[in-house]
Amino acid sequence: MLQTLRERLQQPHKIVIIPHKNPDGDAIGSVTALCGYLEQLNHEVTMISPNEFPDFLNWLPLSEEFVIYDQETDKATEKLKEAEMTFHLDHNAFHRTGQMEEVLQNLNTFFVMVDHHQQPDNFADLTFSDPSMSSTCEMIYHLITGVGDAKLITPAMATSMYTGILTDTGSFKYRSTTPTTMRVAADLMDMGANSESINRKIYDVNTPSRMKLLGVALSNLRILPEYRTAFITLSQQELDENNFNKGDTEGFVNYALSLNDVVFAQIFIEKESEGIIKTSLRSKGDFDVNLMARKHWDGGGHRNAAGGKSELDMDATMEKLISILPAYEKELLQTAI
Ligand SMILES: [Mn+2]
Repeated sequence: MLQTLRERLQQPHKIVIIPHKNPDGDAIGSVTALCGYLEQLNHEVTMISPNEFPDFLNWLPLSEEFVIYDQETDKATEKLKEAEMTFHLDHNAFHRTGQMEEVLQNLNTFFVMVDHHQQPDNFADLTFSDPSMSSTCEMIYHLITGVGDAKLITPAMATSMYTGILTDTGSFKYRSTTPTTMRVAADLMDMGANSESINRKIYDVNTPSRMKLLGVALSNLRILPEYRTAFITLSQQELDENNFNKGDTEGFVNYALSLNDVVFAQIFIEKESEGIIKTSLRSKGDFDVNLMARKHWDGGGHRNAAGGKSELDMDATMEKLISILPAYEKELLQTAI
């Protein structure tokens, strides 16, 4: 399969690279790193993000070159229609690109998927899917080095890939962090990724309003010790009162999960403009939130980190959560952490 990809890339092509909607560090990191690589192979590359990405990622190499689909729809659609190949990074289903889904479905092109989420859809001509990988960025590293092009990894590409590995592993803390992940990260440092500077840019992002919003989130924290569960809510009004900026709630759910005997944590964030409540689920050990998100919250993700949504109001959503938990009681109590 690597061989097929290598052969395809021998001649210059018009290529589009796409992350998922609401892209995170791994999505933007993998797309920009792959872009840097493909440009050196003389391809004409366009990066199209379904929507805008949070400010804490806007310093990443090449990030200013993204075409944002929901702001420049005509330009993006034209690039997609011209594309001879599209790369789908850090997602494994068209619907994860939000409103881009329809144009993708009608596209006649060569699709390549590189992703580490579970249960990939079957749309790609080449599918690189490995849920055991820490991140899509780690997969991109293995792809580039696997075709013998390690020498083409620039400091900028190394920075992008290091960022995605760092953010998707929770700073090398999650179980998805393997010895190989650490070796890849070390290699990327050798290739020019500055770990200290990347950490500062990613994590030292508090503003006074974000800090206040975190205070509100923590005061809304509810702990259900009988289910080893904790959850947080944020209403639209609370977001508005604290000058919410995109990305501000990033990581809030981890405070709930950091409680010492909590196995499962969830955050609910009201999005009035979309008429939904967005939710993120996190877990420790073998407790599988991917399955839970798929079954109850119209979403999915990984075993220990998943997302979804609710179309009920906040009170009804809370009632729903509380009604779901008894079915998981045994599993929650038995999870070893
Ligand atoms: Mn990822």
